Amino acid sequence: MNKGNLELYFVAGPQDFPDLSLVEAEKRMATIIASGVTTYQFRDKGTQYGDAEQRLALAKRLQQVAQTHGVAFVVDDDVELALALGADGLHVGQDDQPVASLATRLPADMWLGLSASTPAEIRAAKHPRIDYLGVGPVLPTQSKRDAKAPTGTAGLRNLYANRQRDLPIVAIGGITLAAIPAIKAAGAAGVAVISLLTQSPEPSRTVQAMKERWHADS
Ligand code: TZP
Ligand code: MG
Repeated sequence: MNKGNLELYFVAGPQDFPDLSLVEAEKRMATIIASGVTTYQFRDKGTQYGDAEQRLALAKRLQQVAQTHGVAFVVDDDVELALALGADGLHVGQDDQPVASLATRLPADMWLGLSASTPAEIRAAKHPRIDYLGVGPVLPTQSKRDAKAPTGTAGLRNLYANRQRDLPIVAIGGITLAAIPAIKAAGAAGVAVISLLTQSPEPSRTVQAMKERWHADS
């Protein structure tokens, strides 16, 4: 897995555009995917569909946009969807299918990301099939209702120090432009954002600003 692909990781689904129709939400997601991010995660809570076909078709179109722009396409939670689409990756949480059972189902080249937010979860994340960890929320977030308490950047540094096998960490939760340098300094291989991009009036400018912050010291 190319660690660089985690740098600017955009996460979204229709639920992140509560004021928009499904068609408008798709347009916004496609625009953001095409704005210079390195990875896109289709994180769809499935609340806005009439049927599964519609959901599959939406995911396929967004995957196509990602492919056109050289952006890695990751599916959140839904292993069947990731397999059906031949996604670049699958991301799962602590309460989703266990990594050991996923390991027997996923093709060898499909990345597997696991969410972790406590020292115990970080230490337990040793399965050889795991490619990266999504860690957070680092800062308070409005985008996930059942999010745990924020770790802060000091907490992120501590989690990073406890990770197994030098696994790359993507920081998520409440990430702002101003927070990016401290998150990078805490060891993260990238930042994953929802609202910073879904609520940006000009996503390509925001992506540019994120890149500048990320590379400010290099
Ligand atoms: N997991 C932990 S925090 C979070 C997820 C999916 C939401 C991140 O959204 P935002 O808007 O970037 O805080
Ligand atoms: Mg999940």
